[in-house]
Amino acid sequence: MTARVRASAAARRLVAWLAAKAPKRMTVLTHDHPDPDALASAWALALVAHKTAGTKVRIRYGGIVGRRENRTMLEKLDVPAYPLKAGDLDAGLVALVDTQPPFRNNRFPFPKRRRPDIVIDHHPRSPDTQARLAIIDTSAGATTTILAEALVAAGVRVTGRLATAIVYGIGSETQNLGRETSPRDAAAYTSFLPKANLNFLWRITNPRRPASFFSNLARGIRGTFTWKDVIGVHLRELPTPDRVAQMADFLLTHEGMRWSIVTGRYAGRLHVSLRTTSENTHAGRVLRGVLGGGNRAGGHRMIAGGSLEVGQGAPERLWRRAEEAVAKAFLRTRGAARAARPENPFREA
Ligand SMILES: [Mn+2]
Repeated sequence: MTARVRASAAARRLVAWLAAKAPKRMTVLTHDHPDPDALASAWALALVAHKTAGTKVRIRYGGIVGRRENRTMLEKLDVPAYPLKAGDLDAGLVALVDTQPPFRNNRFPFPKRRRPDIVIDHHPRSPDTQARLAIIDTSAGATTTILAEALVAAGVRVTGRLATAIVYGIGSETQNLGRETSPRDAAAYTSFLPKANLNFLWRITNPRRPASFFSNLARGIRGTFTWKDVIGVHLRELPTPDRVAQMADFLLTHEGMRWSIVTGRYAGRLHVSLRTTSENTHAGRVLRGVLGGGNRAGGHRMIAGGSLEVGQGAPERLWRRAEEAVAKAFLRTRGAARAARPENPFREA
């Protein structure tokens, strides 16, 4: 049986708002280094605005699309998303998806500019988030689910390419409907699945990988540290920051482990991913505590990501100190004493 997507009240509110305002132009901004959930929701919002109000929409992101799965998604599906350029946010409406201005993992000039026109997100609401229209729904496992409901509310037919993006956006965010999933995510996923291109989905999930992926993977295993049910690694310099999330997911598959924490250096910042198998904690809050106020971190119960500034070209000892500080601060939240010595189980003899 296939559950059907329902046009939620929030989705209907979005469609009515767009129809009433009929904006001529809109820029949809995702978070930096956008993931499939961000790309699919931006694309769906662009189509909803174009079909309901004739809006000319462009999709922009800061950072890079580095992870090979995500690059393949952009290329195979022709996702119309491009790097943000100066001035892109100056004309027309601005909508943020899968992020909020205070998260500072996006290029919206917060706090200089306080309020975008639209914010659609499934991360917990920041007290400083303001928008003319804010749809923040933590009960959705993916932002794409909210936008899939908006497509239904607007009565918009989608292409096979967008259906594929929606299925991959929800599937990758929830690890195929396993992690932090609601019946609404399953309904959106299954109702767009018949329209999706399964061959493209297979190519996206099994991409050809560059040599750097394998050297990072080797480092990820040889450099692994464990302490009780925590597993982690410092990946050092990376060609793309999303490799920390990928390695954190991978390390968490180690039996007996309940937490994984991975860091990596990119563009002067130390990127950190935290994962847990435990549903009754909140990885997002834990990571914010570890990184300290003023640093970029966001997340959900079981997954969280963030970064802190170390400085482009900073000396090695500063990077090491930052990596050690993050690992130690996290281990202390798990009850480790200051002098606790993690093990290095896969080091070469
Ligand atoms: Mn998301």
